Amino acid sequence: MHITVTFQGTKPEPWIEGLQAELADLPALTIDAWQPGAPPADYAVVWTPSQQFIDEQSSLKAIFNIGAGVDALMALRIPATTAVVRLDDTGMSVQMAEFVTHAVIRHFREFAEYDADMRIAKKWSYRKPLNREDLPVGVMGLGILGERVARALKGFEYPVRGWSRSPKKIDGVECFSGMEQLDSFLAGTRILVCLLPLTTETENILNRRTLSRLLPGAYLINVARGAHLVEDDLLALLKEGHLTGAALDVFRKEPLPPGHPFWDEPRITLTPHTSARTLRDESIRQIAGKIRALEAGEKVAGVVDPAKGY
Ligand code: OXD
Repeated sequence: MHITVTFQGTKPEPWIEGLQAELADLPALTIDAWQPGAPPADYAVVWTPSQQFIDEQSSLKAIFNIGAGVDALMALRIPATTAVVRLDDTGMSVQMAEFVTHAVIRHFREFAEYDADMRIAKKWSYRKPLNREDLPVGVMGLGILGERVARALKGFEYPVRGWSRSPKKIDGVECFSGMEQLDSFLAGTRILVCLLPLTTETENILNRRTLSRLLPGAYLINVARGAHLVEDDLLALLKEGHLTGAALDVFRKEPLPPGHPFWDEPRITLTPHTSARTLRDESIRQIAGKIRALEAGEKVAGVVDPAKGY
């Protein structure tokens, strides 16, 4: 069996070694880092591969994506005979729940303001506690990550709403679905969390029209993809006061370019696409398990539906 690995921005060697160790018992196993012109492989482990890679490796049984989002892969022409397989959680959903819960709590408990009072103004002052009921949190995207986030927020007794493409049921979460229910979902949301997959339908979904529908004084948390957000619309709505702030982990261009207006906007909290990191050892174990299952003719979880794009 031949497994090829191609990543942008990540070293392939530890993945190759890890996969070798997990699959050592397989006969005639070759695992290598892809080079243009390399012989065809059976499986690929990738992050943002090139179209050249896909064109040259046209007989792959499956491509394993080492990140949560498969939008970069969906933008390529991939043969219908090659399955694209997402990581199935592998420790990402707990990180995402931590990250989003932290962002919501930081906003709700006004920790940035306390920090400024204590550190900058050197002032010991109390703020009137806000009422949880006044800050309903709406989670867009109720996949593995979104559902975990919604449940975590529920654990802190925030009113939680969810919106997804197809109807979902989550205990204690008011669920909305489809474009026809998007406005009702937004109209009752004050903290909006975007965890949608990036598809042609969801690109630019966070725009002046949708963000204006949120309750006044809304706060945006985007941990999905930069291309969900029309950046100028966010800046305008902050200026107009309809939005009070945002926590952004993802950007249209990453790394965020020098001179970008977000760097100097104090109401936007910035992090460098770090909300839920790929945990290598868990991911390697999962990919190796899925390769064994596919070789045994079994079905595996996380196969992407190209028609949906996730
Ligand atoms: C992603 C990731 O898909 O970081 O964004 O895993």
